[in-house]
Parts: sequence; C-alpha cells; structure tokens
Amino acid sequence: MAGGGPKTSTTNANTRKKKEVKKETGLGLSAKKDDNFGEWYSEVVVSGELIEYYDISGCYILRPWTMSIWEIMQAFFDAEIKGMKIKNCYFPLFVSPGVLQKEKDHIEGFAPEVAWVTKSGQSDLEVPIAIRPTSETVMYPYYSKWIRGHRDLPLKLNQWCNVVRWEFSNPTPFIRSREFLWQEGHTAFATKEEADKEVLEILELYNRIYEEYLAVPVIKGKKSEHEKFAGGLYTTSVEAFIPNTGRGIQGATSHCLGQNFAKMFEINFENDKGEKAMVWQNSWAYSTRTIGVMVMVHGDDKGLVLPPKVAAVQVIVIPVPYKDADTKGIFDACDATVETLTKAGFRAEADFRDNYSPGWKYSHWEMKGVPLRIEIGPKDLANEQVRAVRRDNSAKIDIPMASLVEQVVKTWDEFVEALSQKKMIFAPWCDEEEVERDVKARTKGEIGAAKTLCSPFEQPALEEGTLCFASGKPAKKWTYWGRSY
Ligand code: 87F
Repeated sequence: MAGGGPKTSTTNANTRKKKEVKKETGLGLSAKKDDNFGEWYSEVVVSGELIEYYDISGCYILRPWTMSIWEIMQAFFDAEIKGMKIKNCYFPLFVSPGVLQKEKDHIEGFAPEVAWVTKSGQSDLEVPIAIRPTSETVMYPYYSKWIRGHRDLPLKLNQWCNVVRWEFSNPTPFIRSREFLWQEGHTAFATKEEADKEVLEILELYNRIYEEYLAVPVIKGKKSEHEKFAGGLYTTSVEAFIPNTGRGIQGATSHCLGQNFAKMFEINFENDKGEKAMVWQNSWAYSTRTIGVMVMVHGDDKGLVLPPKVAAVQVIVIPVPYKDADTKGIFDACDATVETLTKAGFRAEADFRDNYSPGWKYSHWEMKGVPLRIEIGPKDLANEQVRAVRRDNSAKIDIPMASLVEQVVKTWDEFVEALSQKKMIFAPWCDEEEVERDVKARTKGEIGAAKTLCSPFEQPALEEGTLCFASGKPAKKWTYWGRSY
C-alpha cells in the first residue's frame, strides 16, 4: 500500500492517544470493529455494561443492562407460548448418572462437556451428580410417569433456566459460555402431524425475536442430517450471519425428536382405539446467545447500538447548560420531556448528574447503545425545541417540544387546540367519509386543512361508548390526523 509507513505510524500514534483518552475518562473503545473484531467485541460488551468478566474462564456476570434485554424478549416469548397452551415448570439442576447414561447414543458426543459435582465439603459423594447441560434426561422419566392415556396429551412444558456445558474452545461472552440462560421447551403429542406443526410455530417465534426485537435478519430452515441434533428426527433453526467475521451463527433450534426418546424412556400411552402407542416429541430452545448476535451485528466503534424494542432506556435526555444559562429552566424542560415521553409509553430517562460534562454523557450513552439522545440547551429552550440524535446513524433533528409525541384528543375543541399547536393527533373516529370531508372543510384556513393520515394496524383498545371527536357518533377506530404535505 502506497504511503503505508507514515500512515501506520500515524495510526499507532492515534491508537496510543485513544488509549490515553480511554484511561483518563474510562470512555472509548481502543479496538475498531473492522480492524480487530474479536478485541472490539470483548471490549464493547464490558464498556457497554452488559457483561463483567469473572474469575472462572467462560463464565460471565450478566449486568442489569443485559437482563433488561433478556426480560423483554422473555416477556414476549413467554406470552406467546402461553397462548399456545404451553405451561412453565422447573426441574432440578442436578442429573443422576443413571438417567444421563440412559440415552448413551445421544450423550456420547457431548460427554466431555458435562460438568460433575463430586464432593460436598471435603468428602467425596458416593455417586457423583451431573449438572444439566440440557434437560431431556431430567424430564423424560417423568413424562413416562405422567402420560398414560391419550387424554394426557399433548403434554407441553417449558422451563426458563440456566444450563452448564464445560466448553473447551475459545469462550466468548453470550456466544459460547460455560453457563448460560435459556428456555427449553419439551412437548409430547399423540401424532406426528401435531408435532410437525408446533416445530414451525416455535421457529416462527424465534424468527420474530430476531427480526422484531433484535432487528437481526435470520434465515429459517432445516439442518442437514449431519448437522441435526443426533438424538432427534429432524432439526430446524434460525441462522444469522455476522458480516465482520463472514460466519454464520445458529440463532435458535426447534427439533422434532420423533419417537427416539419415547422408545428410550418408555413414554407410551393408550390411544383412542385402546391400543398402546408411543408419543411424538419436540424440543426447542433459544438462549442468551441472541444478545451476542445482536451486539455483533449492530455495534460500532462508539459502542453498543440497541434496537429500541429491547433497550431498557430508549431515550436519554441530557441537559446542556452553559455557564450563565437558565439551568433550572433547562432542567425543568428535561423533566417535562421525560414525563411526556414516559406518558406516551417510551422508556425515557434524564441524566442530571453534575459530576459529568454533557460531552462525557453523550459518549457514555452512546457506548451503552441508547437508541435516541435528546439534548436541551439554552437555544433549544428559547426556541421551545429539543435536539434529537439517533444512535444508529447519528442523524440530528430539531423537534418542537409540542410535537414530540402525538396528542390524543377526544373532542373537537381539543382537536382544534392540538392542531394550532402543530401537533400530530390521534383520535377516535366514526370512519365516515362525509365527516372526514367536513373536518377538512372546517379546519381550512391559516393553519391549513387537517386530514386523516392513517388508521394504524396496531389499534389500541377502543372503549365501549367512545364517540367520534368530530361527529359525536359512535367511534369505530383510532386514526391519526394532521396537516400533511
Ligand atoms: C452438551 C452436553 C450434553 C447439546 C450438550 O437443542 C448434552 C448436550 O444434548 C445435548 N449439548 N445437546 C443438544 C441439546 C438438544 C436440545 N435440548 C433441548 C435442544 C433444545 C432444547
């Protein structure tokens, strides 16, 4: 490369300078995502306050910033599976060696990864006890006990838990750790058709976690015979791709186990014809690996970039007071902004700490990946506006305080008032074209005629007896209104 020498030395000098800055302020990453991806990832999960390293290799502390992401995805998935009549349960962490050996074939390849408890205090246990790497062998003896007749089916259980796999290859936070959190679903059906259907329904939920919550594109598909879970009949998965490493990564799996485990654990039932039959089983899981994939895909040289749906803080409001500015006015405007956003359903916070400069706070919240920063300084206060800066693309826009969020109106007077304040309006409407035309005509004038923007697909509940803001007739739907280009 032409001019490689001087450029390299400048880069070195820059890196050194960066490192010094990092030391002084504790901010900034010393590795760049495109130059040294591995180093960048290790730094960003710690500096973004997701992870703290621990003194046992391959184990990591999941800090609150991580747990809030996990809990948001958990709330979604848990509600969805409850809607599918899957029930939560909890089986013990420990596995007796007897049952673990029972399904030798499937455990064989995995055996080196099983961790064992061999002592209590100073004395050796009579029989060592395994720690669950997954719970087939823990749960299925009880499936055999609980399932007797076709009326006991389907049996659909899930548990949210930790599992331990004593990995020897290079540990990576979230992606490959010796202990991780997951949900594991284990279901049993009378027919293969029911099992097949569920495999795909669960896979679609995994697809939605990645695409809707983590904004990571994935491919749904079926694993080859070679790559499938050896204990099962077939494996489906969602696969993501990490552009920086050029590697694919398994995002979650949904297996049809067929009748292999039913044979091993004697999970039989009397079918509706009075004959003895074997159940068809599925198992499926997604883990905290999802968070690692999201960090790898979206993070940049300034730190994490969190998708709004999973960010614990979606909007961070930062006061920018100058020496002789109206500090109280600015702080009050920050408070009011947080209140407006919170009322509208956003997770918003203000950073009022007086021992950090606004610049430091910008870097801090960028490192943590908060999707939107709102700055309020003296000029903003004077103009009754805020400055909004997006984390993902650094786009900056000034937004009038009045139009930060849409205004919900119920009456004509409220509508006119909101319109004069240049707000976007959300109102119950009777859905009659004549009324729509009438609103346009009545608002025509200096501020410009208002029209319908759209009725969102996701409709909030419309309480019984709600009236149209314009006609007073029974409202049929919620609709956005405003002046439009
Ligand atoms: C490690 C040690 C022992 C993966 C292991 O994917 C056993 C295993 O069975 C093991 N690592 N597996 C496969 C897990 C299969 C299956 N279990 C339930 C899932 C979804 C959830």
